[in-house]
Amino acid sequence: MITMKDILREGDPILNQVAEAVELPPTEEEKNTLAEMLQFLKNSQDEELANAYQLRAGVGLAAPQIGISKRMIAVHFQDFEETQYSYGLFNPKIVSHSVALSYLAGGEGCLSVDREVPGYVPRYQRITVKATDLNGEELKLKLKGYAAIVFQHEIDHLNGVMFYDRINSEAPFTVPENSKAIE
Ligand code: SB7
Ligand code: NI
Repeated sequence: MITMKDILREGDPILNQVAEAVELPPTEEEKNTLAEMLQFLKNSQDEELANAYQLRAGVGLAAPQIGISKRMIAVHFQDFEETQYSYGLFNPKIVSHSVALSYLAGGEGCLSVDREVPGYVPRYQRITVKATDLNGEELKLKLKGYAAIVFQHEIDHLNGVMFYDRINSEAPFTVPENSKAIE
């Protein structure tokens, strides 16, 4: 079972590396790891388990965050329209995106960052992601709003990018041009 002690914190060089593509079909070990990552997210959102194991609630997790520099992400959340997103994905790739941007009004956090980093994180408002899921199915997901933000946060981890790398360091609450606030 994955717990907080398995999660790398900022400063670990693995978090700044570009992760390797997973050769398909994935190995049993890679599938098990990804299934464990998804289970961690579910556990972290279960009040009893989160309390028992001191888990910080997370809506996503990328393999580099547990020290595995491979292109695998898990997401588990509902958006504001109550659509459920629950996936373990291999080699997720943004194949197209809007010009328009968005940002979370409350900013972003990260399980690998044990401090509040204030500021707006500019993201694409809409993205299309291609990936292979845990059942080996190729998916093409059209995402907008909050869901698009979560996927971009996770895919950034595969490219060694942290959310605060995208915050305007001189003026963290500058509203990005051509953008819409989420929330
Ligand atoms: C706010 C939080 C997340 C994504 C987008 C906005 C995920 C936080 C958990 N993670 O650190 C996953 O990488
Ligand atoms: Ni993160």
